[in-house]
Amino acid sequence: MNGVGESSPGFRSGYVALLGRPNVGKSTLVNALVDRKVSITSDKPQTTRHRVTGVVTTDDYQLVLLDIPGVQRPRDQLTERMQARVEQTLTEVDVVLFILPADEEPGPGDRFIADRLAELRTPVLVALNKVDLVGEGPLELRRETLRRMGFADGVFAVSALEGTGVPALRVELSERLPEGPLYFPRGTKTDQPEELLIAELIREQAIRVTQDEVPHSLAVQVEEMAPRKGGELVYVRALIYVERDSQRPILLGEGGERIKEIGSEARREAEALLGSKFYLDLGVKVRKRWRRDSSMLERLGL
Ligand SMILES: Nc1nc2c(ncn2[C@@H]2O[C@H](COP(=O)(O)OP(=O)(O)OP(=O)(O)O)[C@@H](O)[C@H]2O)c(=O)[nH]1
Ligand SMILES: [Mg+2]
Repeated sequence: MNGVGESSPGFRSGYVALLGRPNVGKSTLVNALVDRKVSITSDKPQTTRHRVTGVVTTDDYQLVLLDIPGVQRPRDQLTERMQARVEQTLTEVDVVLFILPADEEPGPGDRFIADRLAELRTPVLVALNKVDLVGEGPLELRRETLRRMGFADGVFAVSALEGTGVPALRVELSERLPEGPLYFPRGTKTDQPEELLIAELIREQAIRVTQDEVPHSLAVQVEEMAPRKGGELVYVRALIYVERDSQRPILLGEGGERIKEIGSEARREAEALLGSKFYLDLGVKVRKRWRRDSSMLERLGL
């Protein structure tokens, strides 16, 4: 069985949403489960804005993982749309993977999510992530708190960063899937178009080199992507949007040093992931209050 839509007896397939507060490691975990970078990550909250699909296919199952924004209180049109996407995703999946950080006691944000999950009929597995940061004692405390929150079974201690517990979680998730068809061709790891992946890799690097409010003010759009030099090279022109005039020089850096670094790191990653040679032509543009501008959000696919 190789064709999309085909099914065979015993083959399981389905969709899993990764749900949790911002910064708990959802995207890192999707990448670990897929064993390829499909979604960008950062140490600043609210990194994921789109819904990113990661696909794992074996002879026995196809696991479609949906990486989504972290659950948070909406503050502007951007975050409103992000939360609407989270809500919509929850109603569409076969399993929810609820992720909490092992190095913190569950807080109000986690309880809010737990209450929302209690209203759904969808099966839930729990991942206590970042176990590399804690010892056995705190881990047992977290398990105890989770038991009191109603999650006694299906709690997995993992480290998305180091890979601990990831294979066991992958198997466990696959066992919760219903019998079903192949949704994506074998070999597919994500449905994200190359253009969007490149924009995200640029945004990841821009987030990495900036701080405070700047990461939240960033958006990246690929304006042009075309083969050059008889197909040897792919030329990409992309714009990094910021919200304030004062943020532009921060992105550029002294003598353009910072934008150069963003470009070369993003290019290196894009080449490793996509197997083509790229030329990245980056610009920085100010677009005031774009997070509240619906036409701009539409253009960014948000
Ligand atoms: N030590 C440790 N750090 C981790 C682990 N998993 C993720 N992280 C770090 O946690 C931070 C957040 O990771 P992300 O995967 O971007 O988190 P997220 O939940 O997708 O965040 P949002 O997209 O903002 O909701 C990054 O700095 C990761 O490197 C882990 O298992 N151990
Ligand atoms: Mg994320």
